[in-house]
Amino acid sequence: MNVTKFLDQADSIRVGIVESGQLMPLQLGERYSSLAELLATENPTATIQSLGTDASLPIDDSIRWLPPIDDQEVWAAGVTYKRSQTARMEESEAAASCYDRVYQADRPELFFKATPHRVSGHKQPLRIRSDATWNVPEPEITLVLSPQFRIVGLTVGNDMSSRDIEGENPLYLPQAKCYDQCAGLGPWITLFDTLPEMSELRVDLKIERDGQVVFDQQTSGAEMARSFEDLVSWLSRDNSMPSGAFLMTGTGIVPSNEFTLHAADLVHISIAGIGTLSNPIVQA
Ligand code: DO4
Ligand code: MG
Repeated sequence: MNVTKFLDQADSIRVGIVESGQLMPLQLGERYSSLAELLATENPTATIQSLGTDASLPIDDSIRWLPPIDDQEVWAAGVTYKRSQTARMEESEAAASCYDRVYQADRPELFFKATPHRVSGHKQPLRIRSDATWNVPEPEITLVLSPQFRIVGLTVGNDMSSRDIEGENPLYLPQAKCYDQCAGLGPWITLFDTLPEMSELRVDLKIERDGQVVFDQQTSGAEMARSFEDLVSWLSRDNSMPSGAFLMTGTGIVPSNEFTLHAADLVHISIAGIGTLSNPIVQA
């Protein structure tokens, strides 16, 4: 089941189910007031199935998608794929050994990525920092976690990154990663009772510029050096998340060093079995 948020014709924020090309607005009733509350229930799919729906809307360009987040925190894992380790070591001569060591260590790199107001949904803009010169999207399989750290679903994530800022000094990582419009999530959350095999989670990143595809590469979850469960167990240590969380699980695709995003590029990230998140890039 796919579940998301959108703005209806009266500009009200609604939760909806996406099925067979239709968006069905949910009637949350008295009991629930947000998508995060539905995700926090014992069985989110059954909870959602127990709710009524309003008239379906055909999925077309008129849908105003919102990121499927309420008050959850957004965290991210880093250097979980060989490609990311190599790229970081190239961008940061001074700190290359940090990335090498974290790739092999038991403890993963986990960092705070975004608060909800910094997150864009499907078709909403993502930003290049005005003080950065080398920027990339990072396509990431993203875990949707209940307040008990149960993986209830997956979504598509974009961990926008300023490589020149992080490369200058790894202590600048929070500035390279966390700023307005720095994270993409959506277009919806796919709820799973049993997660798919890692090899089924094929990830594709396409970047369009002036109507041409200027970058197109694929990877899959099978290339990841860590398991989802391992990342979640580290994230949950001495760290409560009363509303649940999103955890981006790291990028396996980093464009070659001469590539940087431009304003007006269109970034499309697809994950097989989940969907495609598309965002225009802006720069203040
Ligand atoms: O170490 C810096 C960040 C790495 C990252 O975001 C990734 O590997 O996806
Ligand atoms: Mg990343």
